[in-house]
Amino acid sequence: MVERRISVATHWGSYVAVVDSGRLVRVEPRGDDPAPSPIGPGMVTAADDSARVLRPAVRKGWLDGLPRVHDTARGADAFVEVSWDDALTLVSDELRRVRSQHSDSAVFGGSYGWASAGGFHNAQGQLQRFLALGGGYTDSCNTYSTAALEVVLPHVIGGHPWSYQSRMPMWDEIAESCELVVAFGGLALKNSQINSGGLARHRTRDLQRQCREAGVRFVNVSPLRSDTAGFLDAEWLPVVPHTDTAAMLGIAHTMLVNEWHDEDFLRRCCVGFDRFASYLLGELDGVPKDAAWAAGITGIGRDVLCDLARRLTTRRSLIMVNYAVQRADHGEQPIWMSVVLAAMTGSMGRPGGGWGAGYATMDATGVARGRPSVAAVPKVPNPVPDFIPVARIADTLLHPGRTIDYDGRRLTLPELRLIYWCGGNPFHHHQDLHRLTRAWQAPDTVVVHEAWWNATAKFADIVLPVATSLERDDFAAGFSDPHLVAMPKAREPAGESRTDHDIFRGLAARLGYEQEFTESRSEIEWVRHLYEQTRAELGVEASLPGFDDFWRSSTVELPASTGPFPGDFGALRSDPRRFPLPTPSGRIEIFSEVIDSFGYDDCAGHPKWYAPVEWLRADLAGRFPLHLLSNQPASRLHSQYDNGGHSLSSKILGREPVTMNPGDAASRGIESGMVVRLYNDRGSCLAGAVLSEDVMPGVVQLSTGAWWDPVRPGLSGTMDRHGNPNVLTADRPCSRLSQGPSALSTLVDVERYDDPLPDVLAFTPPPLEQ
Ligand SMILES: Nc1nc2c(c(=O)[nH]1)N[C@H]1C(S)=C(S)[C@@H](COP(=O)(O)OP(=O)(O)OC[C@H]3O[C@@H](n4cnc5c(=O)[nH]c(N)nc54)[C@H](O)[C@@H]3O)O[C@H]1N2
Ligand SMILES: Nc1nc2c(c(=O)[nH]1)N[C@H]1C(S)=C(S)[C@@H](COP(=O)(O)OP(=O)(O)OC[C@H]3O[C@@H](n4cnc5c(=O)[nH]c(N)nc54)[C@H](O)[C@@H]3O)O[C@H]1N2
Ligand SMILES: [Mo]
Repeated sequence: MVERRISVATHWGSYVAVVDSGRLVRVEPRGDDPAPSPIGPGMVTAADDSARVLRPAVRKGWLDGLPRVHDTARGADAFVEVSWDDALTLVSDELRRVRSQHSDSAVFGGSYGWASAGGFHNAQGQLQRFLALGGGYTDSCNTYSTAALEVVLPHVIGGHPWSYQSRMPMWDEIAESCELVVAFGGLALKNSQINSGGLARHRTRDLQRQCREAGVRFVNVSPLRSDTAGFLDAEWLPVVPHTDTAAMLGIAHTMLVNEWHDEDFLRRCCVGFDRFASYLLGELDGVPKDAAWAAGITGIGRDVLCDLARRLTTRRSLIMVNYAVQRADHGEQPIWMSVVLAAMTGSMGRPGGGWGAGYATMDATGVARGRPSVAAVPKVPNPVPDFIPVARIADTLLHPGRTIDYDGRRLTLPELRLIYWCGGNPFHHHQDLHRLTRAWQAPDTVVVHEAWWNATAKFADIVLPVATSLERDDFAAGFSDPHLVAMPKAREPAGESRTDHDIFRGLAARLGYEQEFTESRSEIEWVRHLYEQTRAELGVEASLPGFDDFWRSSTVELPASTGPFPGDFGALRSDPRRFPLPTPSGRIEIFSEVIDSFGYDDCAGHPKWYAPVEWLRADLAGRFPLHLLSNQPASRLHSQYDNGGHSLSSKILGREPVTMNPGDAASRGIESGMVVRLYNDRGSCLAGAVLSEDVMPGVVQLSTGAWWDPVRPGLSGTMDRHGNPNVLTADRPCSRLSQGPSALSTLVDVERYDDPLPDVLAFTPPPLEQ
């Protein structure tokens, strides 16, 4: 037996795969990664587990034919395994039928999801290229991550929705010049295991430590103490979830009435402060948003808020806001308000200070301003103009033809007849899974490419087994990461799996456009082509080695991105006429005439406090007195490798851990290590109790990503045995502005589960017939 060692790249870092006779033996951290993620080594047991999809499979009821009445069968049915030839014929015939009998827009190709690292085998890129060449598809816009931010920020600071990432201070500048960081939502290192697209080395932990060693003080405004690393010695201000906007308003009010605010910056570089100030002072509604008012909402003491106002204005300070705060009712507000608060401090546009978002949500934000662009699978223009905001998928399936607001426009929800999902897991990521289950019965056909029998595969009609990132040739270039990492195929695809590209090639051949799709290149020729294209575009300064040397050496470094980064706040401060922001006024829009002109009752022309529909001070808290935080899991990326060793080792009696305050547990007779049931009017799930003083009273934390395991699949309302929080969350838009997901605005109660424990069947394939 000869072990081979192969370079691999994942969203959670780069590793060395050790393979023996085609079997994955180990996944080892790389020596040059200072903080490798333990998710990687856990991939080994998942590679060939019993949940792998090994052959194409078609849902029995769907195969049994027309007319396609699904009732509740989708999600509960057995599957019939078929040959690739039959599977590709079924899919291509069905695509042809839906396009001709309905329309191209009846094909949904939004297919949101993180898929895997790698530039060529980008699942969504491959799918959308294939569908666009075939006539087009209905797309989705924005992300589950940051929809509210993506829509509101371009109105407030201008530019591309994600341009803030290169306009905010980097960690090394914070270490050098900043004195006080106030982080709304904290700086959870667990989230810095990840970078979208790949990651050569994990740097955030050491960069944070460098800040602490340089004397920067950190304040963690969050319901969880664990949202900042112990070594940061952060002050913890437990905040009632979704009240950050009120806390910021209370701080801003204190600054204003004490005249501590940066009047000069607000006058020269911002618009609309006067109108906002009048709201702050309560001139119209008679309610001054002072620190006492904010204390009553947030649970943070009045004096603490006043003291923060003083410290923020007397030191070089940085207001940070994470993404979870905007995955909520009125999620636009804390983002907008954080910019306004920063503009008042005196630190905006000064080195290491001001404002930034998403620090430590990936090992990219705050690490580097960007990198030169790297070639990826080429996009083809989509002939279909229809799109939906990404989180409105269930609404679209349930209410085709209905019109909704979105960022000043009116959108008509299209009628979708065929859903094609490739590289995402909607039965992990969407809110209110029981509602999604009902909606999911509407389309004629659901096609899914998956490597494992997760809930999305079980809820499909045609499942095509896909090769994992270890089973194909590619190279990775993570978001902002200045490295290219070679990913030669470590082993052959499991069973009969094929790459997404190869599946689409087969379909394109049947539909008559194989050559346009492949451009006559094989997969390795594509990989070589994209690398050589990148090398040529970077030119001589980069002096990247030729493809063969790169493939052998595994990692090459790209030159640093030098900008320009338009919309810089330092330049704005120095001369707002010469360096305007890309907003209508050229300045920071504390008041946005554009948003105001939309006339929305749930998003006014300046940031405001709107009480969430579900929060601890809502009437509903009388029945469901605990706020559920469904944050990102420490043990995996979303639902990926929930069947891997690292995630499995975190389970309690096979269930996902739920962490709660010992006081809340005691009053319910709950002890550590017990299985408990979380419930509200939308659904219920089991989970394993962990007790910790790091969770503020009234809050429970259950991470996303446990594969959904309904007791009666297909039947809406049935209990989940495993611990997927999305059976509890509400499918409610943040507001008419962004239509973003508001997953974190959820009230529940928790009780002991004393019944006999049902087996977890999340990782068990459906019945398969030959
Ligand atoms: N309640 C709640 N819900 C949330 C969130 C929350 O905070 N709370 N967070 C939201 C956020 S921020 C996000 S980004 C989403 C994440 O939602 P998703 O991105 O949908 O989650 P993943 O688990 O990454 O799903 C990726 C799927 O693609 C498959 N896959 C991997 N590689 C490939 C490939 O090469 N080809 C194909 N065909 N398939 C592949 C994996 O097996 C997996 O099933 O979840 C959202 N949902
Ligand atoms: N390990 C791991 N890392 C990940 C991911 C993963 O799946 N696994 N997913 C990645 C993705 S796609 C994204 S978008 C980012 C998401 O990045 P974030 O959205 O920042 O991450 P979360 O873990 O959802 O939330 C971080 C913390 O915010 C706090 N929080 C929640 N609600 C509130 C609130 O109302 N107010 C305040 N002040 N705090 C609140 C919670 O305590 C929570 O632990 O993470 C990325 N990183
Ligand atoms: Mo995300």
